[in-house]
This record gives sequence, structure tokens and C-alpha cells, in this order.
Amino acid sequence: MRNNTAEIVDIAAQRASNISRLKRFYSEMILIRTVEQTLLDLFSEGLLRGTVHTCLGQEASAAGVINALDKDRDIVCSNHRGHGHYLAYCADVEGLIAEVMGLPQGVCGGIGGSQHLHRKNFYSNGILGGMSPIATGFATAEKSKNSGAVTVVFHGDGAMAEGAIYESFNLAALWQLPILFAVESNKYAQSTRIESEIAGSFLGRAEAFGLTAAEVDGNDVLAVNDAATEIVSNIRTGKGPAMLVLDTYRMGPHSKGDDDRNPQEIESHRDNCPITRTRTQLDADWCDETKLAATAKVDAVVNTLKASRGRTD
Ligand SMILES: Cc1ncc(C[n+]2csc(CCOP(=O)(O)OP(=O)(O)O)c2C)c(N)n1
Ligand SMILES: [Mg+2]
Repeated sequence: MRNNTAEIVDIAAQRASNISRLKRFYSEMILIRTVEQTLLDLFSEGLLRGTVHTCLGQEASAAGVINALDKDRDIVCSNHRGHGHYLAYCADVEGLIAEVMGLPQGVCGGIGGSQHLHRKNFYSNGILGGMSPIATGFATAEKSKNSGAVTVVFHGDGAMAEGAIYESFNLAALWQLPILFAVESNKYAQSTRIESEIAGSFLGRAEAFGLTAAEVDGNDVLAVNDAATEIVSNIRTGKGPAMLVLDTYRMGPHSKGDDDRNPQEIESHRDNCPITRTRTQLDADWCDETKLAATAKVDAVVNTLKASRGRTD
């Protein structure tokens, strides 16, 4: 009887903890989505410099993986689709939007733009696979300093066809570096389907190099966070480099207006989007309020930035 009671108390505590994590992740994911949709609107208004690659539909990778890190010391290396990673890392809405608008208030003074973001231990670069050797270098430095820091580098499935990534796997495994290769497999490289770009499997590649590897439903934010937390903890305690494959789907265009996928295919993924899925596990009114708060926050930032344009251009 006592055992049963203890079990029930454990289950209730676990549920409460999951709800609190889901709320935190939902808040972050809805903020990311609101910013991404706003950037697409700003692009249509002609207010952005260059293009944008949004992570609509992939918000769970950012929230789940980056919340498994120690943001005070760990390093995040991101790619061309990096706004969500950036916001999950530091929630700097103004610095990001201003950066993509090419304004001096941007986190890199408006010079780096969408694909070259840097703040504290966050770095991004639009060269496919290009961050992999850099991340491997960071991990080498952190290992030699004995800092206990873990480096995570995000790549898409298409980038997994780039050679630089395999040189990185080799050194990471050879030197047992504290690095996590996070593969956001959204099944497309621009308009090329994964079957036409990738031979073999990602897990098979990890195994060939001796990397620990796992694959999760990348739209299940708790599953992503659980897997990333366990892997990061293993890496931090010296168990060597790892790969985490996140199965997901891009709900928006590759960049802007360049989506030639079958609209029915995109529709078939709508209910599986991480935000929709998380919402079904939470109170709908709370979700609506959280979404309104995110919209108000982003609108206020955009209004301020628009008003500043005349003065700063
Ligand atoms: C070395 C290099 N080649 C080509 C490109 C142009 N390019 C930008 S994104 C992209 C597709 C990337 O696909 P994937 O890695 O799956 O990431 P996703 O866009 O799906 O997030 C390509 C070909 C590039 N940025 N860098
Ligand atoms: Mg892809």
C-alpha cells in the first residue's frame, strides 16, 4: 500500500514537472514562431537586407536541445536556419530583428545579418557544414582548458553531404571531444528530397566514426529535451562525442517564396507541428494568452525599430 502511494506521488510529481517544462518550451517556441513570421512579413514589406531562412515547424529542436545546455559555459554553433537557436539561447528579440533588418541596434551591428549571428557563446554561419570544423576547434580548446563546456553544432540533413562534417567526426572521435552534432532532418535540402541527397543513414555514419548516436521525434519537445539532456550529461562527464538526429519537417518555404513542395504534403504535416502538439497537452486559454503576449512583445520591438529607421539609415 505504501509502495503504491509512493508510486502515485512520483507519477504526480513527474506530470507536474512535465507540464512546467512544456509551458516553458511552449513560450519559447511561440516566441520563435512569432519572430519568424514577423521576419517574413518584414521581408514582404522590403524592410530586410538579404533573405531569411525561417525555422517554422522546427522550433522544438531549438527549445529542446538548447535548454539541455548550461548557457553560461556551453557553446552553440548554428547554421543558415539559426534564428530559433539564437532565441532559445538568449531570447534577444530586438537584437535579432534589428540584425536581420541591417540596423545598428542588431546584435552584430546589422553587419552580419540573418546568417551571421554572434552573442556570447553563440555563433552562426551560412556555409553548409562550415560550422562543423569551427565547432570541433571550440571543443578541442574547451577540452584542453578542462572547462567542462559542451559544444553543440546544428546541421540540416542536406549539410550532411558536406565533406567538412566527416573530417570533424573523425577528429571529434579520435580526440574524444566534448561535442554534440545535432542533425535537424527536415527531409529537404532546399527543394531536393532526402532520398536524392543522402546515401545510407545518419546513425550508420555515426557508428562508422565511433560517435554515440540517438534519433528522436524532433517535433516532440519533451523527447528532444530528454534525449539532449542525457547526451549532454554523458558528453560532459567525458563519454565522448555524440550525434542526435531530430526528425522534423519545415512548415515554411526554404527561404522566401521558394517552396515547390506539394501543398498537400505540407498540409499533412500541420497537426504534427511541435507548437500544435504541445498546445494539445496544455490549457488552451493559457496558450492563447502566451501567444498574445509574444505577439505584443514582437510588435513593440518592430514598431520601435521601424521608427528608428529614419534616424539610423
Ligand atoms: C557550401 C554551401 N553550398 C550551398 C549552399 C546553399 N544552400 C543554402 S541552404 C541549402 C540547403 C540546406 O539544406 P539542409 O542542410 O537540409 O538545411 P535546411 O535548409 O533544410 O534547414 C543550400 C544548398 C550553402 N549555403 N553552402
Ligand atoms: Mg534539410
